[in-house]
Amino acid sequence: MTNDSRRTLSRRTALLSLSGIVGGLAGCSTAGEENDGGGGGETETQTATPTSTPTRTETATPSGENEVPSEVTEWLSDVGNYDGTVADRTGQNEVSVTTGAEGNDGNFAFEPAAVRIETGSTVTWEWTGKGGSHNVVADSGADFESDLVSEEGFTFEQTFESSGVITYYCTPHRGVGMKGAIIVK
Ligand SMILES: [Cu+2]
Repeated sequence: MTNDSRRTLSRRTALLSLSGIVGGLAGCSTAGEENDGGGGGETETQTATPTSTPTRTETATPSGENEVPSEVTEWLSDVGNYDGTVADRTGQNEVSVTTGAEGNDGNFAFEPAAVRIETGSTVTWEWTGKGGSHNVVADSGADFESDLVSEEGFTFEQTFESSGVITYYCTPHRGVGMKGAIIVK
């Protein structure tokens, strides 16, 4: 973690130097965090998000790549365990989503609720065995439906070959917010 932070900071420092905003970096850790939280970070983020720099996914999750499609925001608006962020799983061929995770006043959650993956990646939903019977049913963007089961260790997987947004839900618990989304890049 420390190495990552330092790498991020040195990247920032380098970028700031390029922008000609050198100086006052003695407290760069604090300054960086303030930038991330405030509107001031926007400029820096845009500067730091060239579309042709795949190495960015190796460092801390850049906010510039975390733009959430409105379709996802709306779909997950009543999902208690969705905090507005999309888990970045790009660069991973195998991505797992917990089914029956804690959330929505019980074990009625997919965790993470929203993930970003790359084309060709396989998502495996893994049942915790908690919260009763669950399934995974595509709502839009794809067509799949798992069995409705309650056993711990049950898995269901799908490979996503084309980019787009997939929304899905659990039939028995859709009403309490057991819903998820996958963004395929
Ligand atoms: Cu369920």
